[in-house]
Amino acid sequence: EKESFNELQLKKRDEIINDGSFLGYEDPPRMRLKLDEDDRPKISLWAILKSMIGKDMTKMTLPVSFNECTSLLQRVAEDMEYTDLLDQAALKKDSCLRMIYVAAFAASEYSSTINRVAKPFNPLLGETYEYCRPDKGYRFVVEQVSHHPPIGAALAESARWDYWGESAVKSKFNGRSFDINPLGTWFLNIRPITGGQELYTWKKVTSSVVGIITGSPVVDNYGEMIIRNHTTGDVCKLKYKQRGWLGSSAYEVFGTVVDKSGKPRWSVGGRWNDKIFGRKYQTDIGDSLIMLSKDSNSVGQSENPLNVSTSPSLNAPFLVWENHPRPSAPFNLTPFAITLNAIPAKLGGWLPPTDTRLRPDQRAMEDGQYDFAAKEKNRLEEKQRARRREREVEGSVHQPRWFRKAKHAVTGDEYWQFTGEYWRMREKLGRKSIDSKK
Ligand code: CLR
Repeated sequence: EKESFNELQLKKRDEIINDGSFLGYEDPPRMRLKLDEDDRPKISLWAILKSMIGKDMTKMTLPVSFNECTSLLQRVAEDMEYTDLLDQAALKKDSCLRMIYVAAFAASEYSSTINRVAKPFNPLLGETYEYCRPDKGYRFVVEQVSHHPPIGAALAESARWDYWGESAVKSKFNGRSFDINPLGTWFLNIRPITGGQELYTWKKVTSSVVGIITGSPVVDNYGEMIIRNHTTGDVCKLKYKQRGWLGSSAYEVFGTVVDKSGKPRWSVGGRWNDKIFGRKYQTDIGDSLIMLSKDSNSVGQSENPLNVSTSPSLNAPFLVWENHPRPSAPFNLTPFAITLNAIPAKLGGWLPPTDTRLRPDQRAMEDGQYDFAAKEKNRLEEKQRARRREREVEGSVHQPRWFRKAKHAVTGDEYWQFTGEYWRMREKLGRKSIDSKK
């Protein structure tokens, strides 16, 4: 079943391969960093932040030991960890059931925030980051298209789906918590096995660092996410509960999939740091799905959720998503995040000079050379400021290289449209650079 593609899906798969997108990604992703453990000096967050009440992240100068060795562009790429859910969605024949997998994907993006109370590097204007997984069949590219405010435009493509949007956040330290409000709309185009295409959109919920004053900071994610299937009219309202007193209701997420006629069809819920379940909607259960999933051993995995009604365990919950294990790692990176900044020997020649992997400050951070990281970060940011002053003198405006602003024909939202050039240019210049070294 996993290998079956319809015509539309095959067309997309061929396009990705014919662009040479996977060139350089022949070796398996890396499994570990050079360091076994990061030994950043432990400084109290509160001691540093108490003088910054009311400020947003772009106006804070924090010591580099508050950074992690990733950039915000790579944090966007971290959304790709559970794209298997999108492949599974495309294999389902019922659009409301597809929605469950889409909702689980949207929630899975938060699993990586556990124990990651650190500031990612701010991308430089024009910086890009690409990430391909031939084993999973997708390619991903993101470009920093604006510096003030910081905006990244991203697009991921695979045979069965495309996922794109802008990563732009408003952040503020209000004295108690550090709140991050995402602004942009995210778009998902699924090519279901049954044919045609389906457009979904949603906005991300609020991320917040809490527990700063008490010295045990954690990341919480909360708010309501409305996922719309614009093609069929199905909607899923997904509620992320705010972490309560002493951590009660932490990580809980629950939603209902409602079809075009307004009829609730499926429940979906669980915890975004652990597991998410689906279940046929029953009028009387509501939030109890979360209760069920808390005691996760009591719920089995149903191979064929569409057939639950014919089995004795009528309407039993089925597992939709499970978080990957999190062995201890420098900066508390997930195993997936560890793969992101690697430059395998074969990839080197194909990377454009703007790729995040080539930033010396982030590399130094990854290798535990914090003083050098700070020095290099400063140097790059000074260079960026000088370039900005030059543009002011010239009266010129920075133009994004691989994306342009457009208005979406269906939703009317503004979005960053991919020009399609990146992968073809990468192949052309990559071949040149590799030939010149022969
Ligand atoms: C959450 C998952 C989303 C994309 C996204 C955007 C902004 C990220 C956020 C994620 C996680 C938390 C985050 C935030 C920017 C800053 C904030 C990394 C990845 C950190 C925790 C703030 C640290 C503040 C300090 C003062 C140390 O799909």
